[in-house]
Amino acid sequence: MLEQKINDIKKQVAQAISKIKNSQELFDLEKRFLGRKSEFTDILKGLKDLSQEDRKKIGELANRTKNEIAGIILSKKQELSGAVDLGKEKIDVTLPGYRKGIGHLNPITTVQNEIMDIFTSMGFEVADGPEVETEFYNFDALNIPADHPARDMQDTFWLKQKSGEEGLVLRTHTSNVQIRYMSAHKPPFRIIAPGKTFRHEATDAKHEHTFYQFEALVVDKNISVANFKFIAKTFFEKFFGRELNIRLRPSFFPFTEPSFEFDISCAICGGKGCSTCGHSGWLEIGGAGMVNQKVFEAVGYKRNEYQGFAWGFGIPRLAMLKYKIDDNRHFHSGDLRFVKQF
Ligand code: FA5
Repeated sequence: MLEQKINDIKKQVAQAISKIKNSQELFDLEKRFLGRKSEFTDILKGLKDLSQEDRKKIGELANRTKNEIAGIILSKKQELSGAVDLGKEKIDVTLPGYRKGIGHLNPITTVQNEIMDIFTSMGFEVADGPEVETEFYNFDALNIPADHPARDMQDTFWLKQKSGEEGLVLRTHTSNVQIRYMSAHKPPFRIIAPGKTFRHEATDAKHEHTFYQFEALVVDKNISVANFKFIAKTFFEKFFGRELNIRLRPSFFPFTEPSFEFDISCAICGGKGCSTCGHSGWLEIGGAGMVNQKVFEAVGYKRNEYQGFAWGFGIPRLAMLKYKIDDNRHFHSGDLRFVKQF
């Protein structure tokens, strides 16, 4: 009796399917024969009330038939959607192909890769750190406590936290990697840490809310400002492909002591004076200094056991100088007329 019913349903589907003309009709058919309220579903639900022997026999038939019906419906679906019948398809291999647009790197990435190449060739390791950072790694361990005015130097995006939870920020600089790396390693080492940084700032030709920095950190027993000057000179000469001079000016960062801003002689005019360097002959590059012993203490090193230098500056600035780009907002503008030039 049940077997008969199941076979009848299959026959009805086979007849009905030949009359289907569109996907709505097919949808209705599927609902009618396999839907939740269909006769077929009732049969499947009733299997549990049958004797063990019948349940096995009818169950097998019902499942097989259900799969067959689903198969019939699927091929109709493909037929209606114009799916290609491989048996009938012809390919004309003489037709010209479609040219695929090939993307390429943003100049920021190109410059970042170049920086990594130069530094790894000098024996530096590339280190990494999180972009969402705790207040401790971004500020406290770098000798910038909560009530210190130096926190105002870097306008910060704070992430919402429940009261009592440690503050989270979008890192304002790559200096957090100094702390993360030093907490896990013992000197001597030399690293660079390129990466994305964020500041809650109004944007202009030189400032973005999201930009890239790269940090360099060298720590050993006997590191001095002379080592910094040598590494900086070697790097910039390789990067710009010409001889350059380095100039230091006194500055302040809580995590370095002494601290300085450093300039390079203009990579465009060689120091004679041009529009890029504002006719001064010098280009301002970034901040640097000798690692403050308080920072060493924060990562568990003994005071005065080590010395080191650190610097950090903006990768967009280097890309702008190298490719003569006048506004850092171009980099993330998504304007293909800009990116395609590189
Ligand atoms: C710092 O961020 C320090 N962490 C650098 C440092 C590291 C000093 C290690 C000493 C030792 P500062 O806030 O000056 O410093 O930023 C460094 C560079 O990042 C700037 O010279 C500039 O090139 C770039 N920069 C800063 N803010 C922006 C911004 N909003 N958009 C684009 N570039 C920026």
